[in-house]
Amino acid sequence: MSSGSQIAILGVPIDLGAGRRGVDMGPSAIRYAGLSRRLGELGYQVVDFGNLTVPMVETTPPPPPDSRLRYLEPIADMCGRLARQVADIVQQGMLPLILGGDHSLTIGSASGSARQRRLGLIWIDAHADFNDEHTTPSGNIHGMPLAVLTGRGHPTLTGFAGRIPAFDPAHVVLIAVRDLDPLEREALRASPITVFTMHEIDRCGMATVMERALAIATTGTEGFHLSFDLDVVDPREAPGVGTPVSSGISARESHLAMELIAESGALRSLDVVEVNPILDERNATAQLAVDLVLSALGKRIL
Ligand code: B3U
Ligand code: MN
Ligand code: MN
Repeated sequence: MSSGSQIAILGVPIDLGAGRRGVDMGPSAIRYAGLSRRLGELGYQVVDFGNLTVPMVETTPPPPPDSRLRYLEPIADMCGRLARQVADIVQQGMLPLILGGDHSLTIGSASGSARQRRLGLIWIDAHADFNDEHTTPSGNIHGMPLAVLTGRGHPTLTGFAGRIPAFDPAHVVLIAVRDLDPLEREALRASPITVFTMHEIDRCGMATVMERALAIATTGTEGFHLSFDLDVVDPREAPGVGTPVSSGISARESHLAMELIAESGALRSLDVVEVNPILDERNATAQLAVDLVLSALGKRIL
């Protein structure tokens, strides 16, 4: 993407996939932090398509207490509509920028973006989101999207790209993970997905990790989708997230990752998810989300 190109913003105010309320307000908070204006200043043409219509907890029948796929039907419906709209945006030659919302939405956004093309996937998150209905400790679908997109999960969720898996695990990279459930960890170890945990980042540095990650996501693909879960950033710098996990990457490391993504020239679509304004401090996390999007789309200090 270069300046002058068109960016399509789409909000997805969903929190049915999460265990805690609040990330449904993420799209508003990110817009309020000046997203459109700042993208415009960077030289992009911005079209804001508003929010996808999504159901809310208050008007949706509650799942049974022992459900292992909480709110499966409404989430599947939301992902189907989102995938179609994102595929449409891609057809029109615009770059989709999706604002969340809980991470279940990426089942729709990433598979919609990959519908007509072979993409890699870069997933930056404190969690692996690699559970399925058998391994989940919570039943929350926001803990499952990476598994679904690489072909493991409930059939109602896996088929949105028109092919299963939507992403070949050989082109999928998970970055900065530090909180895994026991069975999820086993599944991840058995999977061909490349994982750079916090250990690799501490040891080799973000620049090296991103160089390797970008090679995996771009070799033999037409570019990649980026899914950025704000909970990857240390809660001292990003307190307003759905599921804070201590000892995360710094805002600076996040910017470096985004700047290297921009330099690659291979970013085809992105989502920023799990911003929770209820827990935020003066919209700092939403502000950081905007700053990071700008870095991913080519903003330079000098
Ligand atoms: N792995 C846990 C917790 C979790 C995953 N993603 C988020 N939280 N945001 C689960 O419920 O699957
Ligand atoms: Mn996530
Ligand atoms: Mn997470």
